[in-house]
Amino acid sequence: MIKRYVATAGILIALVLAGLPAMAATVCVCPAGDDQAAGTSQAPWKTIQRGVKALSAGDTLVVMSGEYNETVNISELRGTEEKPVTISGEPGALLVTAGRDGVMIYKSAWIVVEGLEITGANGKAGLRIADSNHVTVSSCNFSENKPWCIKTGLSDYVTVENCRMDGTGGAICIYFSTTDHPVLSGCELYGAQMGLHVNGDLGEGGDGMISYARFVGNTIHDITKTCINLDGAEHALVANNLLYNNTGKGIASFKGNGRETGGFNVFANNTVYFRKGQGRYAFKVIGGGHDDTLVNNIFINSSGQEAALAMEADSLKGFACNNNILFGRAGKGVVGIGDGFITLADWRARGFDADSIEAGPADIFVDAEGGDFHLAAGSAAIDAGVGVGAVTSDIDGNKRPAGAGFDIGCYEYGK
Ligand SMILES: [Ca+2]
Ligand SMILES: [Ca+2]
Repeated sequence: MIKRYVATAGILIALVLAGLPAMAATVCVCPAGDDQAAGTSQAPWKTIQRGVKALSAGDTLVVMSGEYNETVNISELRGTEEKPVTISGEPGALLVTAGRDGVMIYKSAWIVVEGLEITGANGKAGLRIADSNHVTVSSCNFSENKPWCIKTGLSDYVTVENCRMDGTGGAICIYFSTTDHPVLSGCELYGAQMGLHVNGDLGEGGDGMISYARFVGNTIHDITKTCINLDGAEHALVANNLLYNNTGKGIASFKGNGRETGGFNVFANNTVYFRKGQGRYAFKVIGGGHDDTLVNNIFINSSGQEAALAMEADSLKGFACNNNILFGRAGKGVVGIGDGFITLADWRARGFDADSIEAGPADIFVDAEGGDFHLAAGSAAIDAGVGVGAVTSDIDGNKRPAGAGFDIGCYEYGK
């Protein structure tokens, strides 16, 4: 009788276990830990790599505060949409890597990396994502990674949000190569030659185009070449970005290594400010761009070198451009076409910017020289824009529209 009871219970337990998903595990690493330990919060492993080795779908690796000197390889690790694999740094979790990629994510899916500080990837990337999909990088800080803070390749659906990328001394803060559906939002990029570089890189595999990018609410400053560089981008949304104190160019769409200059890109509510003596054009499309929309942007160029917009005649097919604030060097015109400069009136005669405004920084911002690009009371940008379906809030997260209508630039005035 007892024997039969035990057997029945055993079958019941087996049935119950078979019906349950495997328990998601949480494991821990700490610089003072031991890779022979249990990997718990009380007995953590020592290296991030040891923690990664233990992970499968739904698991979380907690990277406890402290300095880790290693290179982390995440290879063929696949979570799912419901059960991603998460690597989560506690405040003060610092990965120092010397001469190699800091974190390499390869042939993996549904991975989240959050809360890490990554530094010292000399000659490589702080974080590299290759042949992977659905990778999210959230609230990470990067510094002293050359040439890139983050580099992707053949990896669709990469989302980078709320990260700080100090690219000082490096080439590019973030380089999306051969990656469709990339997202960059709420990030601060600064110090490198380029802020955000998007490249279809036809020779690297894929179709040579970056499709359906979403670059929203980023702050880009102290960049020496180009802030947002789109080489073969189509169907992108570039909105609510603030670009200031840069010495090169603002936003450019063109064909270099990509298959072609893309089309159907929407540039809305960006604020690009070059003070006198700094920088070149705020926005440029060359080499056959088409069907782009440019609306609600503030493009201030007081450099004296080029106009606010620099367009080529071959890139005006389907170009919709209105409700912007444009400012170029007095007497030089606000729009450059090829090698020439034309006035806003002449530009309007070509069918563009009918409702746009020519106004300088003193008529728009709280304190441009002091770095405050919020709209001043009575600003020419207030309620002078139009609704853009995909842009429902401003760079601060405040709802659009506020007041009587949509504002121009990355900030909405009032609440
Ligand atoms: Ca593509
Ligand atoms: Ca408004």
